[in-house]
Amino acid sequence: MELAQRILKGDRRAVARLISMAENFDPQAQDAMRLLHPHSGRAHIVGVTGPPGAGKSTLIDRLAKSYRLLNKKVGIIAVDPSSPFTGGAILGDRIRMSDLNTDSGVFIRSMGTRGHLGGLSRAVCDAMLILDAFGMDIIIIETVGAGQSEVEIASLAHTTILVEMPGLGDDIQTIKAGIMEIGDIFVVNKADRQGVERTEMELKAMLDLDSEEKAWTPPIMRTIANSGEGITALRDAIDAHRAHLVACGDWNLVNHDRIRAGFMALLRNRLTAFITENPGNKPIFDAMTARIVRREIDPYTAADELMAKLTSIKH
Ligand SMILES: Nc1nc2c(ncn2[C@@H]2O[C@H](COP(=O)(O)OP(=O)(O)OP(=O)(O)O)[C@@H](O)[C@H]2O)c(=O)[nH]1
Ligand SMILES: [Mg+2]
Repeated sequence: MELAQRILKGDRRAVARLISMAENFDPQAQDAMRLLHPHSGRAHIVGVTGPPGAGKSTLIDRLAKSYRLLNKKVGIIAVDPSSPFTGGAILGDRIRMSDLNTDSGVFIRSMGTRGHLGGLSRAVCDAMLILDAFGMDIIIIETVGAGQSEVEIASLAHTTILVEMPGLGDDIQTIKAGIMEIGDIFVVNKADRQGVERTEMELKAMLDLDSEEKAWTPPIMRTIANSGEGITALRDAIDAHRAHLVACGDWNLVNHDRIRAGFMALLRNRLTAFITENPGNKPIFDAMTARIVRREIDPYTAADELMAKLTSIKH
């Protein structure tokens, strides 16, 4: 049976296989992706990001269990952009080791860059689509840190949760102004530790800086992930955010933006490959690179010249 058919019939191994194929740029993945696409578009995509060790994985593990109590199916993607060697294996371990792994209503996957710089968003996008078509109601994506890739991956989610923890320093270094904007829900995890109020106040102060009138006020929630405290409230907040998006019509808008971000990630990949690998263009690209190395031309002028050459090709 076709891979796509097997996935639609609930075959987990087929899901794992297709995600690997997509991750490795296997051209054969495209046929399956095309067949699955019409079956996607149902899942609520939730991004969870924050500094290393904030308790994101523990939180996701608890959240997933909480959704399972409601009989919702949960897909989990743990992304580790900084680790091309492990393929994100370490990041996902805490979830993978949990008893969720034996639950047929849960699918857990780790993803790393695997050396494909810039291809991560596209691969995550494909994995989301696959899990969506597989029938997962909620898809949770874990990313660590506060860099460009988190912001990019957050743009693939409907709801983004920023996780903080008390006592990380004098102020919230880890969540920078640029990344605050992407948060729909803020969580102060490890609320069993000292300094929760302070972290909450700092978050609130940073949120208040943004004077723009918004239809959704991001809540700041407390959790103790390893004991499960605050998880139901967090789940309710996630559901409330979805309901809000649907009610005000932003669900379609967010979907448009998500799909656009995913499409752009794919195009960026294709375009880069077209310029650097396509047999017609590769020699031009290589020659240009050599000229930059010899200091005959600077990279900016080279990029201009290359673009001019490529766009003048008649189709
Ligand atoms: N005291 C306390 N410890 C917690 C809490 N939540 C998680 N931890 C612990 O914090 C450590 C890190 O938890 P993880 O869930 O792996 O954190 P993470 O944010 O996923 O970490 P990375 O993926 O490595 O960035 C583990 O030892 C957890 O048991 C909490 O609410 N309170
Ligand atoms: Mg983790």
